[in-house]
Amino acid sequence: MSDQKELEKELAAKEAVKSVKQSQIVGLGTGSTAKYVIIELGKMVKDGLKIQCIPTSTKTAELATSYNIPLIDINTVNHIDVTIDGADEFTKEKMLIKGGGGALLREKIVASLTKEEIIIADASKKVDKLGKFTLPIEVIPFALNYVQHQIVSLQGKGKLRMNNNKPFLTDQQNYIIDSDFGLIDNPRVLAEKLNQIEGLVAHGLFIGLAARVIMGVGDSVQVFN
Ligand code: ABF
Repeated sequence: MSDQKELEKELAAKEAVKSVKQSQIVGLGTGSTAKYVIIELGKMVKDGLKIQCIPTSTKTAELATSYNIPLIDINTVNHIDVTIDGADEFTKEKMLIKGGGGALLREKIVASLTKEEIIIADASKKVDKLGKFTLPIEVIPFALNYVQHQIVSLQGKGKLRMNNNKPFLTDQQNYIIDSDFGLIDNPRVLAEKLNQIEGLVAHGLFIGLAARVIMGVGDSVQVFN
């Protein structure tokens, strides 16, 4: 990973954490960009910030715990005040592809509960059209073959994500099919079609969920509201 990219991730994270206020419920994202948020929040908690956090993956939960960030169970809250999370691609309209890290189901649930979903990214994530990054689709193992056929019927090419020669398993013990639909002309339409497929528990198209995207670029940040 280039130093420039890491700088841009860190700049975006530092800008995003300015939105976190005392006593808030905060969603913690997953991935190498969200890692910088956890490091910053760890410092702020050490300096007296009182927040309760909800991690979007076991990996994030472990990292947050290592920084003494207080975690709570998502089923004890009715809303989340602010979430800061990464993305694999984003457009200026704040449409996203997420899930490269395999946390898309919990990320989408947290985002759906969140009042202000802030996405942070380095400049390489900005695209005119979604789809160069293959779309992660989470499926229950029982539905793998069925969903693969549904993806083909939508003109996609799906590939089961593997890890050490075995199917990658999400925190929910589900599979991920990385699906190539080419550049996606209408992500909202594709998302609605995918939402109808039984056994498909989440896809990486996040449409209408991001309140803001903060992109690190050069030695500054650009905000897409
Ligand atoms: C996570 O951030 C995932 O949805 C997405 O795949 C990832 C991007 O990872 P990184 O910040 O490491 O590029 O939220």
